[in-house]
Order: sequence, then C-alpha cells, then structure tokens
Amino acid sequence: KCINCFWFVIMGLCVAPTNYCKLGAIATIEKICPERVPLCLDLLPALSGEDTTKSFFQELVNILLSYVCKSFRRSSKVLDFHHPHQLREGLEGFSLELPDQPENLEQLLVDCRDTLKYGVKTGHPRFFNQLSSGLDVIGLAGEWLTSTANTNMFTYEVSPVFILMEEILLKKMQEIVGWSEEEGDGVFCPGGTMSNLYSVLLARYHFFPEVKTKGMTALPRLILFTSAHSHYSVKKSAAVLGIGSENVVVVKCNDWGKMIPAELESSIITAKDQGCVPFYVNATAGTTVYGAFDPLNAIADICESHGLWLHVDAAWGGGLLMSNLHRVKLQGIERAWSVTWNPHKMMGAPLQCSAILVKKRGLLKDCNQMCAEYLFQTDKHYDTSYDTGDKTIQCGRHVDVFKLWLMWKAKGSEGFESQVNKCLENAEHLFDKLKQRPDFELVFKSKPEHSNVCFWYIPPSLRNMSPGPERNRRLHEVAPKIKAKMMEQGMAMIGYQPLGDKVNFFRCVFSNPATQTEDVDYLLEEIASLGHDICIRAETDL
Ligand code: ABU
Repeated sequence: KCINCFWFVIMGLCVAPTNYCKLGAIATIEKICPERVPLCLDLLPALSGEDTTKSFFQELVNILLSYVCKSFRRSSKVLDFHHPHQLREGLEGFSLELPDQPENLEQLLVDCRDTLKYGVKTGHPRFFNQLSSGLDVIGLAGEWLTSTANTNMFTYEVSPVFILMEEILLKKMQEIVGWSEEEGDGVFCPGGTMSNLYSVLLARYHFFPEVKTKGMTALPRLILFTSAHSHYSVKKSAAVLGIGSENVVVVKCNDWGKMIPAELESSIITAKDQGCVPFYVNATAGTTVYGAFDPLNAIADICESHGLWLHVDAAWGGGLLMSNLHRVKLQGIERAWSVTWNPHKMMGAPLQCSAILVKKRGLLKDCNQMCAEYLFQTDKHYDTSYDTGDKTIQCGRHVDVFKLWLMWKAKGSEGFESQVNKCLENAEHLFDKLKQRPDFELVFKSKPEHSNVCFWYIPPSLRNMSPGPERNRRLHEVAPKIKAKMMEQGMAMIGYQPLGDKVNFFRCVFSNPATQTEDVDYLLEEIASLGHDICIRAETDL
C-alpha cells in the first residue's frame, strides 16, 4: 500500500488517497512526508523528477547487469521452471495481477527482478532449445538505445538515422547474397514468417497486379510449392493471403531433408495439367529441424524453365553467407527473386531482426502502397523516397535495424564469420562425440551441414531391443521424459520433436557464441544421467 495514503489519513486531510496523484502535488507531499517511497509520478516528466529517474534507472541497470552476468555463468540455472498455475498464483510475493492503486518504484524494481528470475536465460551457454539464442552485449545495448529513441520506421521525418541504417544494411545483405548494384530492395519485418509471407504476396502481385484491387476472384487457381521439410509459414502465408493451404504442394525430400528437384518438376507439370497456375517455389536454406539446404541451383533451373518466382527461405541458413567456409552450401541463392534472412538466428542479433530481400526494385512499394496522406505527404521538404513505410504491410514498424548495425560496426563482417564458424565447429564436436557413444544414436550418419545435430538417447532398457514398432513406441517417450526432468532441474535446455517416420528425437542447435565444447560435453552427460533411470513401460503394462 502507498505510504501516502496513510499520511493523508493520519493528517486528516480531506483528500481521497488516490487524488494525491491526480493533484500532482508532489512538492507539497514531500514537505508533509519526506520519507515516502517514490511512485512513477515522481519520475520525469515530473518537476524535479531527474534525480528520482536517475536512481530508478541505476537500480534497474544493476538488476539487468546482474541478469546478464548470471546468463553467462555456468553455475547458474538456465531456467527456474514453474507451471503456469504456480506463476499465476504468485511466487514469493511476485504477483502478475494488475492493481488499482499504483505500486511504488521499489516494488516495480522487485517486479522487474522477478520477471527475469522466472524467465528463461536464452543467452546461457547451455541453452540449445531454439534457433535464436545468445545474449550479444552490443546487440543488447542497441536494443536499449532503440527503446530509448522509441520511434517509428514509417517515415524519414521521425526516423532519419534508422531509415538510412536500414538502407545500408539491406544493401550489404543483398551484396552478400550476390545481387548486382542495380538490383535489390527489402524491409526488416517481424520475423521469418512475415518475411516469407511478403515473398508470396510479392510473387502473386508480380504475376497478377490486379489482385491488389480486385482480390482473388480475379485470379485463376494459384499453386505454390515448398518442400516437406520447409517451415510451416509457407502454408500459413497461403492461408492468410486467400490462396488456401491446400494449394500449397508439398514436394518430397530425400532422407536428409533436401527437396528432390525431379519431384518439384513433376509436381509443377501435374498442377499445370490440372488447369492450375503454378507461380511460386520456396526453397529452404537451412531447414528448421535437420538444418538441410535445398539444391538451389537445380531448383532455380526449374523455376526459370517454368517462369516461376523463386524464394529462398534462408531465415536460419542465411547466417552461413557470412562464412567463406560455409557459404558454398547456399550456392545459387543469387538466382532467387526474394530471400528471407533472420540475423536474430545465426548472427545472434537480439530478437527480432528479420529481413525480406527482394530482387526487383519498386515491387514492394507498388504492391503495398496506399498513399495515406496524413503520413506520406508528397510535398515534404526532403526526398520522400526515404519514407519507406508504404513499402510494408504494417503502418507502425519497430526499429529492428540499429542493434544489427551496431553489432556489425563492433564485429565487422569477419566477426560474424568467426561466430558462425564456431557454431558449426560445436555441431561437429557434438556429432563426433555422439558417434563414439553406445548410449546415443544419430539420426544421420553424415556430418551436419548446418549447426543442427539430431539424435536419440537410448536408455539401457532399449539398448538390446530389436528395431520395430514396440521399440519405436518406447523410444518416442524418452526425449519428452528427459526434457521434463531437464527443465525441472534447469541446468540446460534442448528441444525435441518427431519428424516423418522418426519418433521423438533431440535437436541440438548452436547459434550462441558463448557455447564452448565443454557445454556440449555437459549436455550429453546431463541427458545420459537424466535418461539412465527413466521408466518406460512396456505395452503390456499399459
Ligand atoms: N522459425 C522459428 C524457429 C523455430 C526454432 O527456434 O526452433
């Protein structure tokens, strides 16, 4: 409860406690009660709010710094797991409920600390759960600055510096993809799914510009193609854009998760024979689970011969373009008409940071612009081609570029290259270790192409069982059971999933530059020790 309320009551003033804030009478109150605990209304823009604001931020920075340091400390937990009902009920006074009366600043700082305490330290060297991980200190500084600037990416007039930074970053990324000086456009958008959505939107507009005004009724039945291992956002895009997820043809992959070009070609021919109109192919550079790279040149040849838009979803694999050693895996990407590339994955930029790169200049604007006169006035006193907001499907747009720009300044392209190389070295180390161990089984016998390593832990009770449905049924239960225990203990975190005919297996991914080979070794020991005694019941016991 607010100390002020008591003071008002004790001093018998005829003012309701909540009216204190509304009156804005901070100076008067301080005279009455010099000891009271400050509230948010004591911060800027309150008169003489500078000192309180400084102290508040200093305390906040201490909390954030302590979290950052703990995130890198191996002795600290990756997570302090609680079930949703426990968090909702309130832990050690940490209440998620929203009050009617203001909380004081001290309490708000405790809330900040608790919010971090019960979250997941995705920057911890033993967090292997997601494609985006790590805690880049410069990136974090960039994010803080971005929030401080609190501006909008729609016009040059409110974001002059950030708009130019976006232009420079996009140009650099296009150059790295291999497009010429004359080619290339793009925007940063909220994640890879949105970037992929842009690609389908632009492809459809490129072939059928009337869709912008007439809608899908003016169009024939459109078909797009993507591989069985591609990201689900391609189907989602078709659903969102009114094309329909059933009009996405899922092309078969080989055992390593790569699209089979001959299957693509025959699917295109079949669709045409059925009277449909193929217009778009998504090739993936770095699939989500296996980390597979589709054969881009072979797919580009097919797209060229059938006149189809080629999009490359390099959300995950795009980072490898920064490495002279590994960029060969994306050979042919320069032939794409559009590319998704998420620096918040392999390049370690704080979330979110995703770009859609488009080869044909002007298409984004033609496709999306609505010319709102209150925002995009054409008679402004500067070059309004820098008002890039109308290229997007959003109005307000977050500044996602500054942190990446600052990181690039701090590391140089070479810094990113060594970061990427290191992640792939960790993957190779894990692969080598797994090969040597009888208690683990690799999903693939061949060296990983990306930093994804997929494997099963085989508990003692399954080691001598012959392959077949009963072994598969039991093996399917192993990874979720181990993960549950791992999350309760909180010392590491790794993902699992089934895929196709493969029962639940672990997927370890490396994108965190803080991870060392000792962390990889730790992970294996942790899985083995958690899994050694797990109880998997035989079918007959169920
Ligand atoms: N494209 C979403 C990333 C999924 C993951 O982190 O596993």
